[in-house]
Amino acid sequence: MKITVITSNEELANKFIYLIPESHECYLITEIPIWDEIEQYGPDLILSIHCKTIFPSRIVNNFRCVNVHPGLLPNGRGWYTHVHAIAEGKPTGATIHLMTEIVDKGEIICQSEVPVHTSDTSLTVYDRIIAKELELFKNNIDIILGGEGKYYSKKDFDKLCQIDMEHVGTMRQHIDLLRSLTHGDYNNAYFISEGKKIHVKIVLT
Ligand code: 0FX
Repeated sequence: MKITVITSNEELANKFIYLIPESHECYLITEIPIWDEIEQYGPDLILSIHCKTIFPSRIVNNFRCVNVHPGLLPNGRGWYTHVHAIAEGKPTGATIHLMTEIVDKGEIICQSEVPVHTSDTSLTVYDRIIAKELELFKNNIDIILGGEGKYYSKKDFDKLCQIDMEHVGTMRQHIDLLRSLTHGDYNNAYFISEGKKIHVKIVLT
C-alpha cells in the first residue's frame, strides 16, 4: 500500500518508517504539505507523526489518516500535554488514533499511560512517551495499516484449555498458560489421561 508520512520531526518520523514492513511504499513529507499533490498521489494511509500542520477536512474525510499523539487521549489534546499533566498531577502517555476534523479526536487505535516520577522533568517524561509511541506503533502495525485486529473465538479458548502434554516450551510459557486459565472456580485447563479429563490450576503465592 501507499503511505504518506507527514512530520515536523524528520528524525523521529524515520524511526516510525523503519517499523513499517518494506512491502509498503512510504513517502515522507517534512515541509508544509501540498494537499493537492497528496490527493493526486492517492495514498491508502496518511500518517501524522508529530506534524504541526492541521489536516484539512477534505483530507481527513477522504483518506485514512492516523495520528501519533504524545498525550493520553481523550484528555490531553493539543500541544505539550505532558507538561500540563506534570504540572497538574494528571496521567499522561501516548495515543495512536484515527483523525477527524477536530484536532486530536477520533477513534483510538491504541494507547498507553507512561509513569511520571517525582524526579522527572518534562524531558525525561517526553523521552518515555516517544519510546511508548514507537512500542505502540510496532505492536499495532497491522491495525494501524487498516487490518481488522485479531479475533479470538470461543473455539480458540476451548483449544487453549486442552493442554498438549508433549508441548515443549520455557517454564515462563507454561506458567503463563496455566495462570491465564486459572479463574476462581472455573475448570478450564485440562489434559486427558486414561480417557478422563484431569483439570489443572495453578496456585501463585
Ligand atoms: O513533539 P512535540 O511535543 O509535539 C507537538 C505537540 O505536543 C503534539 O501534540 C503535536 N501533535 C505535535 C505536532 O507538536 O513538539 P516539539 O518538537 O516542538 O517539542 C518537543 C518537546 O520540547 C515538547 O513536548 C516540550 C519541549 N519544548 C518545546 C518547545 C518548542 C519546550 O519545553 N519548550 C519549547 O519552547
